[in-house]
Amino acid sequence: MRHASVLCALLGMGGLAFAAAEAAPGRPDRVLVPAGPFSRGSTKGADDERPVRVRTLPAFHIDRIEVTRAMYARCVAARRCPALALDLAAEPELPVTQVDWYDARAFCAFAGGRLPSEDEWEKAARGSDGREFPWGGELDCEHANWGNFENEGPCAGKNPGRPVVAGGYPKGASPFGALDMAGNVWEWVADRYDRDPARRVVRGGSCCSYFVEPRAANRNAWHPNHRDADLGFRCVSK
Ligand SMILES: [Ca+2]
Repeated sequence: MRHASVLCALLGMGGLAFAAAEAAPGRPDRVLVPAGPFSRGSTKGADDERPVRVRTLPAFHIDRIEVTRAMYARCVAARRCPALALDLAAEPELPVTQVDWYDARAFCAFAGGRLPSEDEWEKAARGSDGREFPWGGELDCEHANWGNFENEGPCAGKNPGRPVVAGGYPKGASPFGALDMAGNVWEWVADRYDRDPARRVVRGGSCCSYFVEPRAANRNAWHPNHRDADLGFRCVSK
């Protein structure tokens, strides 16, 4: 009620600009990925991760956690993102899912950023020392929400087999402090998949697959209109 009366006062003062600003997201919580080289790709995964090569990127910032339902709801309220077939008010700190690539791109523009490139995403996930996972070299069920599909898989009984609150596995932080770069929900990136340019790349694995280990170099791809219960995204900016 107090909020409504303040808004009315603003509107009464011709404060439409203020009202619009009020609907914008707060300052995004992003971590710095410093400028410099990193090793992209791996010889331990599928053929599309090869060859291993060095890429050098300028500095950028990436969202510390996956975009949540609460964050996305602010974009819908501002009429900058389409509504989803998902109750955004229920469990608002879960990562938003059921977003297609266009929804993700629209949100990132709303939030003062853009979708990461594949290079940016992979560097943010694994740092510069060629590690396979954000935290280092060994995969287990404590560093990432992965490995349980309908109560089957190496983390069945340990991980819940569904997305959890974004940032819920702090032990799995990347060298730059980004969370859930392995697992929880797959993440759209900006790039087309070079082996099938009609599709866009998704990265990082998810809660609910165990046939794909959430290695930082792993690549998957979906048609940009694809939506799924374990597919979300995060954003980057300068
Ligand atoms: Ca993720």
